[in-house]
Amino acid sequence: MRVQHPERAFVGIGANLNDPEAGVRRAMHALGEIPDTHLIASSSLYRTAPVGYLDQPDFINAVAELETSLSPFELLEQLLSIEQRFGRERSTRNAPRIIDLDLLLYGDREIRSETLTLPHPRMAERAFVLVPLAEIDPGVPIGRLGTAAQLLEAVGVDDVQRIGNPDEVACSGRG
Ligand code: PH2
Ligand code: MG
Ligand code: MG
Repeated sequence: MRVQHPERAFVGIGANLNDPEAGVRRAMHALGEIPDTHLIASSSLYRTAPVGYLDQPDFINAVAELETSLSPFELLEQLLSIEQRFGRERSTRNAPRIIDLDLLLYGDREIRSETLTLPHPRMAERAFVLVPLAEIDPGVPIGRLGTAAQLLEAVGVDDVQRIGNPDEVACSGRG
């Protein structure tokens, strides 16, 4: 099912295994190849301390803005298929991962189903999501909780270090 008008969607990207910087950059590229979907903006990459289960390597995190004619569920399927293609294995929740693609926002849609909750239920308190999201669009509303910039004021950002945008990283040291 194609929706009538393209919608704006935001995807959170995270990785902390097997050259996570390269993984995040490849994932960003793969998002742009999803059918009926365009990559509109990519945040910088950020090195972030693990949240939740702490005894694991630092993450690389970023956010992508997409414009898509896919439904939220079709887009979610595409994200899962990219994760599988990249060799993601699901063991325990919050375990280290090669790639994690989370659908954060799809327009102003609010969804609560078995497979998909929008806005993403934990994004409002996660600096590793809010910092890259606010870099792309500080005014984007997160459900009825406030904008990315407003929510960012309530979280600590010390554990989120900018390491450059995908192109800068791709070009560095190869001149
Ligand atoms: N993802 C999690 C749990 N903890 N911590 C950081 N820093 N970055 C993540 O992407 C992340 C996390 C579950 O998906
Ligand atoms: Mg996640
Ligand atoms: Mg996930």
